[in-house]
Amino acid sequence: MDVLLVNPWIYDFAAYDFWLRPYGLLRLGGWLRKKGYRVKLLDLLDPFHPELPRRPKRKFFGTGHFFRTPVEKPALFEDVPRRWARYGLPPELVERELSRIPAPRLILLTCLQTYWYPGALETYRLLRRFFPETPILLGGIYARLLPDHAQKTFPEAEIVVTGREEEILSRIEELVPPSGEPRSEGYPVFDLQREIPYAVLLTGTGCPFRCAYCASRLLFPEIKRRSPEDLFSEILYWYERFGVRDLVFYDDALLWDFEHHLGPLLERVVEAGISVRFHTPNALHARFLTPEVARWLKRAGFVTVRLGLETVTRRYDQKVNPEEFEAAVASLRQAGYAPREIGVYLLFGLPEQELSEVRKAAEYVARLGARPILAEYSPVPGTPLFKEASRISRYPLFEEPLAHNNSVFPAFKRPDWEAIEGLKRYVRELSR
Ligand code: B12
Ligand code: SF4
Repeated sequence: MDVLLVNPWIYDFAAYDFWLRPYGLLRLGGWLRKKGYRVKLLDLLDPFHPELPRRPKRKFFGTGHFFRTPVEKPALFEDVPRRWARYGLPPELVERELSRIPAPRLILLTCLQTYWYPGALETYRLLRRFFPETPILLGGIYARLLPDHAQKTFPEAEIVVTGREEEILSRIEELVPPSGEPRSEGYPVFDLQREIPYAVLLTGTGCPFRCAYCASRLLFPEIKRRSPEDLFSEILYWYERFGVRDLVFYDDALLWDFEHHLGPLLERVVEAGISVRFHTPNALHARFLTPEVARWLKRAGFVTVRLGLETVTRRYDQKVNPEEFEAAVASLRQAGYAPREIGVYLLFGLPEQELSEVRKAAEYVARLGARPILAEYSPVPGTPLFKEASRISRYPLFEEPLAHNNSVFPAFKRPDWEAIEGLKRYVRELSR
Protein backbone atom coordinates (compact mmCIF):
# COMPACT_ATOMS: atom_id res chain seq x y z
CA MET A 1 0.00 0.00 0.00
CA ASP A 2 1.28 3.47 -0.90
CA VAL A 3 -1.06 5.74 0.99
CA LEU A 4 -3.26 5.28 4.05
CA LEU A 5 -6.11 7.82 4.30
CA VAL A 6 -7.27 8.32 7.88
CA ASN A 7 -10.56 9.79 9.09
CA PRO A 8 -10.03 10.40 12.83
CA TRP A 9 -12.20 10.12 15.93
CA ILE A 10 -14.47 12.98 16.95
CA TYR A 11 -14.73 14.21 20.53
CA ASP A 12 -17.82 16.34 21.03
CA PHE A 13 -21.11 16.69 22.91
CA ALA A 14 -22.88 15.35 19.84
CA ALA A 15 -21.97 14.05 16.40
CA TYR A 16 -24.36 12.54 13.94
CA ASP A 17 -23.95 11.24 10.42
CA PHE A 18 -26.14 13.89 8.86
CA TRP A 19 -24.27 13.18 5.63
CA LEU A 20 -21.01 13.88 7.41
CA ARG A 21 -18.08 12.52 5.39
CA PRO A 22 -14.42 13.59 5.09
CA TYR A 23 -15.03 14.66 1.53
CA GLY A 24 -11.70 16.48 0.99
CA LEU A 25 -9.75 13.40 2.07
CA LEU A 26 -11.83 10.98 -0.02
CA ARG A 27 -11.51 13.25 -3.04
CA LEU A 28 -7.76 13.37 -2.57
CA GLY A 29 -7.77 9.54 -2.45
CA GLY A 30 -9.56 9.56 -5.82
CA TRP A 31 -6.98 11.83 -7.42
CA LEU A 32 -4.18 9.64 -6.05
CA ARG A 33 -5.73 6.44 -7.31
CA LYS A 34 -6.09 7.99 -10.75
CA LYS A 35 -2.34 8.62 -10.71
CA GLY A 36 -1.62 4.98 -9.87
CA TYR A 37 -1.30 5.11 -6.08
CA ARG A 38 -2.47 2.11 -4.11
CA VAL A 39 -4.75 3.62 -1.49
CA LYS A 40 -6.44 2.31 1.66
CA LEU A 41 -8.95 4.00 3.96
CA LEU A 42 -8.99 3.75 7.75
CA ASP A 43 -12.27 5.30 8.81
CA LEU A 44 -12.45 5.60 12.59
CA LEU A 45 -16.07 6.75 12.34
CA ASP A 46 -17.15 3.69 10.33
CA PRO A 47 -20.69 2.90 11.58
CA PHE A 48 -20.74 -0.39 9.64
CA HIS A 49 -17.72 -2.08 11.19
CA PRO A 50 -18.76 -5.72 11.92
CA GLU A 51 -16.72 -5.86 15.16
CA LEU A 52 -18.43 -2.88 16.80
CA PRO A 53 -19.95 -3.88 20.17
CA ARG A 54 -23.33 -2.50 18.99
CA ARG A 55 -24.35 -1.49 15.53
CA PRO A 56 -25.30 2.22 15.48
CA LYS A 57 -28.87 2.86 14.27
CA ARG A 58 -29.22 4.02 10.71
CA LYS A 59 -32.02 6.39 9.73
CA PHE A 60 -33.49 7.78 6.53
CA PHE A 61 -31.63 8.62 3.27
CA GLY A 62 -28.33 7.16 4.47
CA THR A 63 -28.05 9.22 7.66
CA GLY A 64 -27.53 7.67 11.08
CA HIS A 65 -25.65 7.45 14.34
CA PHE A 66 -21.96 6.84 14.96
CA PHE A 67 -20.78 4.50 17.67
CA ARG A 68 -20.60 6.60 20.87
CA THR A 69 -18.58 6.12 24.05
CA PRO A 70 -19.12 8.59 26.92
CA VAL A 71 -15.77 9.96 28.19
CA GLU A 72 -14.72 12.64 30.66
CA LYS A 73 -15.49 16.19 29.60
CA PRO A 74 -12.57 18.64 29.15
CA ALA A 75 -12.16 20.92 32.19
CA LEU A 76 -12.70 23.92 29.93
CA PHE A 77 -16.37 22.96 29.59
CA GLU A 78 -17.14 22.69 33.33
CA ASP A 79 -19.89 25.29 32.84
CA VAL A 80 -21.67 23.35 30.08
CA PRO A 81 -24.40 21.01 31.40
CA ARG A 82 -23.94 18.35 28.72
CA ARG A 83 -22.09 15.06 28.39
CA TRP A 84 -18.94 14.55 26.33
CA ALA A 85 -18.21 11.53 24.16
CA ARG A 86 -15.87 9.93 21.73
CA TYR A 87 -17.50 9.08 18.40
CA GLY A 88 -16.13 6.20 16.37
CA LEU A 89 -14.56 2.79 16.83
CA PRO A 90 -13.33 1.73 20.29
CA PRO A 91 -9.50 2.14 20.54
CA GLU A 92 -8.92 -1.66 20.89
CA LEU A 93 -10.69 -2.20 17.60
CA VAL A 94 -8.61 0.49 15.88
CA GLU A 95 -5.46 -1.12 17.26
CA ARG A 96 -6.59 -4.48 15.88
CA GLU A 97 -7.17 -2.86 12.51
CA LEU A 98 -3.76 -1.21 12.57
CA SER A 99 -1.98 -4.41 13.44
CA ARG A 100 -3.50 -6.03 10.32
CA ILE A 101 -2.26 -3.28 7.99
CA PRO A 102 1.28 -3.42 6.53
CA ALA A 103 3.20 -0.15 7.08
CA PRO A 104 2.06 2.38 4.48
CA ARG A 105 4.58 4.58 2.68
CA LEU A 106 2.60 7.72 3.49
CA ILE A 107 -0.29 8.61 5.83
CA LEU A 108 -2.82 11.33 5.10
CA LEU A 109 -4.82 12.44 8.15
CA THR A 110 -7.69 14.93 7.94
CA CYS A 111 -9.51 17.08 10.49
CA LEU A 112 -12.86 18.54 9.50
CA GLN A 113 -13.48 21.26 12.09
CA THR A 114 -11.08 23.40 14.12
CA TYR A 115 -12.63 22.16 17.39
CA TRP A 116 -12.19 18.49 16.45
CA TYR A 117 -8.39 18.57 16.63
CA PRO A 118 -8.21 16.47 19.86
CA GLY A 119 -9.66 13.45 18.02
CA ALA A 120 -7.14 13.94 15.23
CA LEU A 121 -4.33 14.25 17.78
CA GLU A 122 -5.22 11.02 19.52
CA THR A 123 -5.46 9.27 16.17
CA TYR A 124 -2.10 10.73 15.17
CA ARG A 125 -0.42 9.41 18.32
CA LEU A 126 -1.74 5.94 17.67
CA LEU A 127 -0.58 6.02 14.04
CA ARG A 128 2.85 7.17 15.17
CA ARG A 129 3.06 4.26 17.60
CA PHE A 130 2.21 1.69 14.92
CA PHE A 131 4.12 3.26 12.04
CA PRO A 132 7.02 5.26 13.52
CA GLU A 133 8.83 5.55 10.17
CA THR A 134 5.94 6.63 7.94
CA PRO A 135 5.62 10.37 7.15
CA ILE A 136 2.23 11.80 8.19
CA LEU A 137 0.60 14.76 6.45
CA LEU A 138 -2.19 16.59 8.24
CA GLY A 139 -4.74 18.49 6.14
CA GLY A 140 -8.39 19.57 6.10
CA ILE A 141 -10.27 22.58 7.46
CA TYR A 142 -8.44 22.67 10.84
CA ALA A 143 -4.98 22.65 9.23
CA ARG A 144 -6.04 25.25 6.70
CA LEU A 145 -7.62 27.68 9.15
CA LEU A 146 -5.14 27.22 12.00
CA PRO A 147 -1.77 26.15 10.53
CA ASP A 148 0.27 27.55 13.44
CA HIS A 149 -1.81 25.80 16.08
CA ALA A 150 -1.66 22.61 14.03
CA GLN A 151 2.13 22.77 13.68
CA LYS A 152 2.55 23.31 17.43
CA THR A 153 0.15 20.52 18.28
CA PHE A 154 1.43 18.02 15.71
CA PRO A 155 5.14 18.97 15.69
CA GLU A 156 6.30 16.00 13.64
CA ALA A 157 3.56 16.10 11.05
CA GLU A 158 3.69 18.06 7.84
CA ILE A 159 0.81 20.55 7.83
CA VAL A 160 -0.86 21.06 4.46
CA VAL A 161 -2.59 24.42 4.21
CA THR A 162 -3.50 24.52 0.56
CA GLY A 163 -6.72 23.25 -0.99
CA ARG A 164 -5.24 23.22 -4.51
CA GLU A 165 -5.14 19.82 -6.18
CA GLU A 166 -1.92 20.37 -8.17
CA GLU A 167 0.06 21.59 -5.14
CA ILE A 168 -1.09 18.75 -2.88
CA LEU A 169 -0.41 16.12 -5.52
CA SER A 170 3.03 17.39 -6.41
CA ARG A 171 4.03 17.41 -2.73
CA ILE A 172 2.83 13.81 -2.37
CA GLU A 173 4.69 12.78 -5.53
CA GLU A 174 7.87 14.28 -4.10
CA LEU A 175 7.47 12.14 -1.00
CA VAL A 176 6.37 8.86 -2.61
CA PRO A 177 5.91 7.90 -6.24
CA PRO A 178 2.92 5.67 -7.13
CA SER A 179 3.52 1.92 -7.30
CA GLY A 180 0.36 0.81 -9.14
CA GLU A 181 -1.39 1.39 -12.45
CA PRO A 182 -3.12 4.71 -13.26
CA ARG A 183 -6.94 4.60 -13.55
CA SER A 184 -9.20 6.42 -15.96
CA GLU A 185 -11.48 7.98 -13.31
CA GLY A 186 -10.55 9.84 -10.15
CA TYR A 187 -13.84 10.08 -8.23
CA PRO A 188 -13.73 10.26 -4.43
CA VAL A 189 -13.00 6.86 -2.91
CA PHE A 190 -16.42 6.17 -1.34
CA ASP A 191 -15.99 2.61 -2.61
CA LEU A 192 -13.20 2.09 -0.03
CA GLN A 193 -15.87 2.47 2.68
CA ARG A 194 -17.49 -0.71 3.97
CA GLU A 195 -20.84 0.53 2.62
CA ILE A 196 -21.89 3.54 0.54
CA PRO A 197 -25.12 4.79 2.13
CA TYR A 198 -24.81 8.03 0.10
CA ALA A 199 -22.27 9.85 -2.07
CA VAL A 200 -21.22 13.47 -1.75
CA LEU A 201 -20.99 15.76 -4.76
CA LEU A 202 -19.11 19.03 -4.99
CA THR A 203 -20.06 20.82 -8.19
CA GLY A 204 -17.78 23.74 -7.48
CA THR A 205 -16.00 25.71 -4.80
CA GLY A 206 -16.23 29.34 -3.67
CA CYS A 207 -19.13 31.71 -3.01
CA PRO A 208 -19.94 35.17 -4.43
CA PHE A 209 -20.97 36.53 -0.99
CA ARG A 210 -18.99 37.45 2.11
CA CYS A 211 -20.96 36.83 5.27
CA ALA A 212 -19.01 37.99 8.30
CA TYR A 213 -19.20 34.63 10.11
CA CYS A 214 -18.15 32.37 7.23
CA ALA A 215 -14.77 31.09 6.01
CA SER A 216 -15.83 30.13 2.50
CA ARG A 217 -13.75 32.87 0.88
CA LEU A 218 -10.69 32.09 2.98
CA LEU A 219 -10.82 28.44 2.03
CA PHE A 220 -11.77 28.89 -1.61
CA PRO A 221 -11.07 32.46 -2.77
CA GLU A 222 -12.06 31.85 -6.39
CA ILE A 223 -15.26 30.44 -7.80
CA LYS A 224 -14.48 27.28 -9.73
CA ARG A 225 -17.04 24.93 -11.19
CA ARG A 226 -17.12 21.54 -12.84
CA SER A 227 -18.98 20.96 -16.10
CA PRO A 228 -22.52 19.53 -16.01
CA GLU A 229 -21.30 16.65 -18.26
CA ASP A 230 -18.58 15.65 -15.83
CA LEU A 231 -21.00 15.85 -12.90
CA PHE A 232 -23.61 13.79 -14.66
CA SER A 233 -21.02 11.08 -15.40
CA GLU A 234 -20.14 11.02 -11.72
CA ILE A 235 -23.79 10.64 -10.71
CA LEU A 236 -24.19 7.74 -13.17
CA TYR A 237 -21.01 6.15 -11.84
CA TRP A 238 -22.39 5.99 -8.30
CA TYR A 239 -25.90 5.12 -9.42
CA GLU A 240 -25.08 2.33 -11.87
CA ARG A 241 -21.95 0.78 -10.43
CA PHE A 242 -22.69 1.02 -6.72
CA GLY A 243 -26.48 1.38 -6.55
CA VAL A 244 -26.24 4.72 -4.72
CA ARG A 245 -29.58 6.52 -4.52
CA ASP A 246 -28.84 9.37 -2.10
CA LEU A 247 -26.59 12.16 -3.32
CA VAL A 248 -25.56 15.04 -1.12
CA PHE A 249 -24.29 18.41 -2.31
CA TYR A 250 -21.57 20.10 -0.24
CA ASP A 251 -21.44 23.26 -2.36
CA ASP A 252 -21.43 26.73 -0.84
CA ALA A 253 -23.17 28.26 -3.88
CA LEU A 254 -25.00 25.47 -5.66
CA LEU A 255 -27.71 27.66 -7.21
CA TRP A 256 -25.45 30.45 -8.40
CA ASP A 257 -25.61 30.80 -12.22
CA PHE A 258 -28.27 28.09 -12.29
CA GLU A 259 -28.90 28.33 -16.06
CA HIS A 260 -25.35 27.37 -16.93
CA HIS A 261 -24.52 25.08 -14.05
CA LEU A 262 -27.03 23.15 -11.96
CA GLY A 263 -29.86 23.68 -14.49
CA PRO A 264 -28.18 21.72 -17.33
CA LEU A 265 -27.16 18.99 -14.88
CA LEU A 266 -30.72 18.56 -13.63
CA GLU A 267 -32.01 18.47 -17.21
CA ARG A 268 -29.74 15.48 -17.86
CA VAL A 269 -30.87 13.76 -14.66
CA VAL A 270 -34.54 14.20 -15.59
CA GLU A 271 -33.99 13.12 -19.22
CA ALA A 272 -32.13 9.99 -18.13
CA GLY A 273 -35.11 9.09 -15.91
CA ILE A 274 -32.89 7.95 -13.05
CA SER A 275 -34.48 7.87 -9.67
CA VAL A 276 -32.18 9.56 -7.15
CA ARG A 277 -32.69 11.69 -4.06
CA PHE A 278 -30.67 14.87 -3.66
CA HIS A 279 -29.94 16.55 -0.34
CA THR A 280 -28.57 19.99 0.46
CA PRO A 281 -27.56 20.00 4.15
CA ASN A 282 -25.24 22.93 3.53
CA ALA A 283 -28.15 25.33 2.67
CA LEU A 284 -29.14 26.87 -0.63
CA HIS A 285 -29.16 30.59 -1.42
CA ALA A 286 -32.80 31.70 -1.16
CA ARG A 287 -32.02 34.66 -3.41
CA PHE A 288 -31.57 32.36 -6.42
CA LEU A 289 -34.64 30.24 -5.72
CA THR A 290 -37.08 31.41 -8.41
CA PRO A 291 -40.32 29.51 -9.16
CA GLU A 292 -38.58 27.85 -12.13
CA VAL A 293 -35.57 26.76 -10.09
CA ALA A 294 -37.91 25.34 -7.44
CA ARG A 295 -39.80 23.32 -10.08
CA TRP A 296 -36.53 21.87 -11.37
CA LEU A 297 -35.44 20.89 -7.89
CA LYS A 298 -38.71 19.07 -7.33
CA ARG A 299 -38.64 17.29 -10.70
CA ALA A 300 -35.04 16.18 -10.34
CA GLY A 301 -35.58 14.65 -6.89
CA PHE A 302 -34.35 17.16 -4.28
CA VAL A 303 -35.92 15.90 -1.06
CA THR A 304 -33.96 17.62 1.67
CA VAL A 305 -34.03 21.33 0.94
CA ARG A 306 -32.34 23.69 3.38
CA LEU A 307 -32.21 27.48 3.14
CA GLY A 308 -29.96 29.77 5.12
CA LEU A 309 -31.29 32.86 6.89
CA GLU A 310 -29.25 34.52 9.62
CA THR A 311 -32.29 35.78 11.54
CA VAL A 312 -34.74 38.42 10.53
CA THR A 313 -32.52 41.20 11.90
CA ARG A 314 -29.66 40.82 9.49
CA ARG A 315 -26.35 42.02 10.79
CA TYR A 316 -23.71 39.77 9.35
CA ASP A 317 -25.46 38.21 6.43
CA GLN A 318 -25.21 39.34 2.82
CA LYS A 319 -26.95 36.60 1.04
CA VAL A 320 -30.67 37.31 1.31
CA ASN A 321 -33.23 39.96 2.35
CA PRO A 322 -36.71 39.18 3.76
CA GLU A 323 -38.53 39.77 0.46
CA GLU A 324 -36.25 37.38 -1.39
CA PHE A 325 -36.56 34.85 1.38
CA GLU A 326 -40.36 34.97 1.39
CA ALA A 327 -40.42 34.63 -2.40
CA ALA A 328 -38.12 31.58 -2.17
CA VAL A 329 -40.37 29.82 0.35
CA ALA A 330 -43.43 30.63 -1.79
CA SER A 331 -41.69 29.18 -4.87
CA LEU A 332 -40.89 25.95 -3.04
CA ARG A 333 -44.44 25.65 -1.74
CA GLN A 334 -45.84 26.18 -5.27
CA ALA A 335 -43.46 23.57 -6.62
CA GLY A 336 -45.05 21.06 -4.24
CA TYR A 337 -42.80 21.07 -1.16
CA ALA A 338 -44.59 20.60 2.15
CA PRO A 339 -43.65 22.90 5.10
CA ARG A 340 -41.74 20.05 6.78
CA GLU A 341 -39.57 19.64 3.73
CA ILE A 342 -38.35 23.24 3.65
CA GLY A 343 -35.80 23.55 6.42
CA VAL A 344 -34.51 27.02 7.28
CA TYR A 345 -31.30 27.42 9.29
CA LEU A 346 -31.38 30.28 11.78
CA LEU A 347 -28.10 31.29 13.37
CA PHE A 348 -28.32 31.03 17.10
CA GLY A 349 -25.60 32.19 19.50
CA LEU A 350 -24.23 35.18 17.58
CA PRO A 351 -22.42 37.84 19.63
CA GLU A 352 -24.89 40.00 21.63
CA GLN A 353 -27.87 38.10 20.18
CA GLU A 354 -31.03 38.08 22.29
CA LEU A 355 -32.92 34.79 22.52
CA SER A 356 -36.12 36.70 21.76
CA GLU A 357 -34.69 37.61 18.34
CA VAL A 358 -34.19 33.92 17.52
CA ARG A 359 -37.65 33.04 18.82
CA LYS A 360 -39.26 35.71 16.60
CA ALA A 361 -37.27 34.55 13.58
CA ALA A 362 -38.41 30.95 14.15
CA GLU A 363 -42.05 32.06 14.44
CA TYR A 364 -41.68 34.09 11.25
CA VAL A 365 -40.31 31.08 9.35
CA ALA A 366 -43.06 28.80 10.65
CA ARG A 367 -45.73 31.39 9.71
CA LEU A 368 -44.39 31.44 6.16
CA GLY A 369 -44.91 27.70 5.87
CA ALA A 370 -41.36 26.41 6.40
CA ARG A 371 -39.52 24.60 9.16
CA PRO A 372 -37.13 26.55 11.41
CA ILE A 373 -33.90 24.74 12.37
CA LEU A 374 -31.47 26.26 14.83
CA ALA A 375 -27.83 26.30 13.69
CA GLU A 376 -25.62 27.11 16.65
CA TYR A 377 -22.93 29.61 15.82
CA SER A 378 -19.30 28.43 15.72
CA PRO A 379 -16.74 31.26 15.57
CA VAL A 380 -14.48 30.51 12.62
CA PRO A 381 -10.87 31.78 12.78
CA GLY A 382 -9.95 34.36 10.16
CA THR A 383 -13.52 35.59 9.65
CA PRO A 384 -14.47 39.19 10.54
CA LEU A 385 -16.84 38.04 13.28
CA PHE A 386 -14.23 35.89 15.01
CA LYS A 387 -12.53 38.89 16.68
CA GLU A 388 -15.85 40.20 17.92
CA ALA A 389 -16.79 36.77 19.27
CA SER A 390 -13.47 36.37 21.07
CA ARG A 391 -13.78 39.83 22.64
CA ILE A 392 -17.06 38.75 24.23
CA SER A 393 -16.40 35.06 24.79
CA ARG A 394 -15.85 33.48 28.19
CA TYR A 395 -13.25 31.23 26.53
CA PRO A 396 -9.83 32.03 25.01
CA LEU A 397 -10.90 31.52 21.39
CA PHE A 398 -7.57 32.56 19.89
CA GLU A 399 -5.60 30.09 21.99
CA GLU A 400 -7.96 27.14 22.30
CA PRO A 401 -9.81 25.92 19.17
CA LEU A 402 -11.77 23.43 21.27
CA ALA A 403 -13.79 26.46 22.37
CA HIS A 404 -15.05 27.08 18.82
CA ASN A 405 -17.51 24.24 19.42
CA ASN A 406 -20.96 25.52 18.50
CA SER A 407 -22.68 23.54 21.29
CA VAL A 408 -21.04 25.64 24.02
CA PHE A 409 -22.35 28.94 22.66
CA PRO A 410 -18.84 30.39 22.67
CA ALA A 411 -19.98 33.90 21.77
CA PHE A 412 -22.26 34.19 24.82
CA LYS A 413 -20.69 35.72 27.90
CA ARG A 414 -23.04 34.00 30.36
CA PRO A 415 -25.31 31.51 28.63
CA ASP A 416 -28.62 30.90 30.38
CA TRP A 417 -28.74 27.13 29.75
CA GLU A 418 -32.33 26.73 30.87
CA ALA A 419 -33.53 29.47 28.57
CA ILE A 420 -31.46 28.03 25.71
CA GLU A 421 -32.94 24.55 26.21
CA GLY A 422 -36.42 26.08 26.45
CA LEU A 423 -35.93 27.89 23.16
CA LYS A 424 -34.61 24.75 21.46
CA ARG A 425 -37.68 22.83 22.64
CA TYR A 426 -39.99 25.60 21.49
CA VAL A 427 -38.44 25.66 18.01
CA ARG A 428 -38.60 21.86 17.76
CA GLU A 429 -42.32 22.08 18.54
CA LEU A 430 -42.80 24.80 15.93
CA SER A 431 -41.11 22.70 13.30
CA ARG A 432 -43.30 19.63 13.87
C1 B12 B 1 -20.24 20.44 3.78
C2 B12 B 1 -20.06 21.18 5.07
C3 B12 B 1 -20.78 20.75 6.17
C4 B12 B 1 -21.66 19.50 6.12
C5 B12 B 1 -20.83 18.22 6.26
C6 B12 B 1 -19.68 18.31 7.25
C7 B12 B 1 -18.27 18.10 6.68
N1 B12 B 1 -17.99 17.04 6.01
O1 B12 B 1 -17.41 18.94 6.87
C8 B12 B 1 -22.63 19.74 7.31
C9 B12 B 1 -23.88 20.37 6.75
C10 B12 B 1 -23.03 18.51 8.12
C11 B12 B 1 -21.85 20.78 8.11
C12 B12 B 1 -22.16 21.08 9.40
C13 B12 B 1 -21.50 22.05 10.11
N2 B12 B 1 -20.53 22.89 9.68
CO1 B12 B 1 -19.73 22.78 7.94
N3 B12 B 1 -19.03 22.97 6.23
C14 B12 B 1 -19.18 22.28 5.16
C15 B12 B 1 -18.40 22.94 4.01
C16 B12 B 1 -19.39 23.75 3.19
C17 B12 B 1 -17.68 22.03 3.06
C18 B12 B 1 -16.60 21.09 3.66
C19 B12 B 1 -15.91 20.47 2.50
O2 B12 B 1 -16.07 19.30 2.23
N4 B12 B 1 -15.19 21.30 1.70
C20 B12 B 1 -14.61 20.89 0.43
C21 B12 B 1 -13.34 20.09 0.64
C22 B12 B 1 -12.83 19.70 -0.75
O3 B12 B 1 -12.41 20.94 1.30
P1 B12 B 1 -11.48 20.40 2.50
O4 B12 B 1 -12.21 19.50 3.40
O5 B12 B 1 -10.74 21.54 3.07
O6 B12 B 1 -10.43 19.50 1.67
C23 B12 B 1 -9.43 20.06 0.85
C24 B12 B 1 -8.10 20.16 1.54
O7 B12 B 1 -8.24 20.59 2.88
C25 B12 B 1 -7.51 18.82 1.34
N5 B12 B 1 -7.51 17.91 2.46
C26 B12 B 1 -8.49 17.48 3.25
N6 B12 B 1 -8.00 16.61 4.14
C27 B12 B 1 -6.69 16.45 3.89
C28 B12 B 1 -5.71 15.67 4.49
C29 B12 B 1 -4.40 15.75 4.01
C30 B12 B 1 -3.34 14.96 4.65
C31 B12 B 1 -4.07 16.58 2.91
C32 B12 B 1 -2.71 16.62 2.38
C33 B12 B 1 -5.06 17.37 2.32
C34 B12 B 1 -6.35 17.29 2.81
O8 B12 B 1 -8.25 18.18 0.33
C35 B12 B 1 -9.18 19.04 -0.24
C36 B12 B 1 -8.59 19.60 -1.49
O9 B12 B 1 -9.35 20.68 -2.00
C37 B12 B 1 -17.41 23.87 4.79
C38 B12 B 1 -17.05 25.16 4.08
C39 B12 B 1 -16.15 24.95 2.89
N7 B12 B 1 -16.43 25.65 1.83
O10 B12 B 1 -15.23 24.13 2.92
C40 B12 B 1 -18.19 24.13 6.08
C41 B12 B 1 -17.44 24.35 7.39
C42 B12 B 1 -16.35 23.31 7.50
N8 B12 B 1 -18.45 24.08 8.40
C43 B12 B 1 -18.42 24.88 9.41
C44 B12 B 1 -19.39 24.91 10.45
C45 B12 B 1 -19.35 26.11 11.36
C46 B12 B 1 -20.36 23.91 10.56
C47 B12 B 1 -21.42 23.79 11.68
C48 B12 B 1 -20.93 24.09 13.07
C49 B12 B 1 -22.57 24.68 11.26
C50 B12 B 1 -23.66 24.84 12.31
N9 B12 B 1 -23.65 25.96 12.96
O11 B12 B 1 -24.46 23.99 12.49
C51 B12 B 1 -21.90 22.33 11.53
C52 B12 B 1 -21.20 21.43 12.54
C53 B12 B 1 -20.84 20.07 12.05
C54 B12 B 1 -20.99 19.02 13.12
N10 B12 B 1 -20.67 19.27 14.37
O12 B12 B 1 -21.44 17.96 12.82
C55 B12 B 1 -17.23 25.83 9.30
C56 B12 B 1 -15.98 25.43 10.10
C57 B12 B 1 -16.10 25.63 11.57
C58 B12 B 1 -14.85 25.36 12.30
N11 B12 B 1 -14.76 26.02 13.43
O13 B12 B 1 -14.00 24.60 11.91
C59 B12 B 1 -17.00 25.82 7.75
C60 B12 B 1 -15.59 26.17 7.32
C61 B12 B 1 -18.03 26.83 7.16
C62 B12 B 1 -17.95 28.22 7.73
N12 B12 B 1 -18.97 28.65 8.43
O14 B12 B 1 -17.03 28.95 7.55
N13 B12 B 1 -20.86 21.36 7.37
S1 SF4 C 1 -23.58 32.86 1.41
FE1 SF4 C 1 -23.10 31.03 2.65
S2 SF4 C 1 -21.15 30.25 1.85
FE2 SF4 C 1 -21.42 32.32 1.03
S3 SF4 C 1 -20.31 33.64 2.44
FE3 SF4 C 1 -22.45 33.61 3.14
S4 SF4 C 1 -22.58 31.91 4.63
FE4 SF4 C 1 -20.63 31.66 3.47
